Amino acid sequence: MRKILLTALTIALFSMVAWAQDSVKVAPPGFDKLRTGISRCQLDTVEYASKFLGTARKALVYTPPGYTRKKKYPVLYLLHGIGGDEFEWLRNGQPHIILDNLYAEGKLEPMIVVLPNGRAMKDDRAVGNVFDSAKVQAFTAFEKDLLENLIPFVENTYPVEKDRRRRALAGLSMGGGQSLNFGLRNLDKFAWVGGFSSAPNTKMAEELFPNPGKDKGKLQLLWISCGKDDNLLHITQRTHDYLAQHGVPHIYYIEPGGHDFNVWKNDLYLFSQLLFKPVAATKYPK
Ligand code: FER
Repeated sequence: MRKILLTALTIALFSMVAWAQDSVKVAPPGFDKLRTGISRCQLDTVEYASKFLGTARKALVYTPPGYTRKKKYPVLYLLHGIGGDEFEWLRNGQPHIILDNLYAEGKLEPMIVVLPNGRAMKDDRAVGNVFDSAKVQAFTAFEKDLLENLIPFVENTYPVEKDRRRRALAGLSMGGGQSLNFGLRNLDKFAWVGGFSSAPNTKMAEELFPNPGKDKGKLQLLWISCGKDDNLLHITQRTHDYLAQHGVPHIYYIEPGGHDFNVWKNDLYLFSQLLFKPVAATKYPK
């Protein structure tokens, strides 16, 4: 009897795990293809004064279809990778098309998306050796510029909600590492954090989230994902292992693909739909 029960329990648990992964699925064909006859976002190029660097820095700002200054919007700060800049998502990921299509289907909470340059140094262009140590360090330095210069600029310029529950931080690769490093350390600023294929700049999980007991209830969403063929998968895996061990709710999503924009577009498609809504625990039991 005991054995039968144990077997039944094992099967039940196994199917739950399989279902959890299956229920996230992948973006449907056409999710990133330009559609005609739908409302479109507007993309602004903005320049803000970085007191931190003593320079004027550029960012792109996506305002949603139907945008009006009469409303206030939540904001997603969406970060790029080691070889990119503020244009990387736009050039390779068509975030405007993905989001416009989602709005047309009524699947997104209206939000502003800010695409910053996460390499906080005077010359922040992605030229020369992007793995150069000064350039890699500039990705760490961006925390200060983001919190002290860019976010205040966005909040003074656009009609946005200034509340941690209405601010999200996510990014790909180096930007995924930045999102986890900065987001989890500044839970008074962000309640939604996503790391897509997070890079070796990601801190060890013990340092990322040192007080799981105290802090695990503060996040609306912690998303960590990676392509199953990505050489950096171990970073997402080790973060997941620690979070799971300490009972920190999160979405751990391993998807088809490697270290490229097919994966990150899929992540944006899935992640953006969860933002600024109640998270359905039943949909993501893991
Ligand atoms: C590394 C491998 C990959 C690394 C960074 C990356 C800083 C980042 C990749 C990306 O952003 O796409 O060893 O060290």
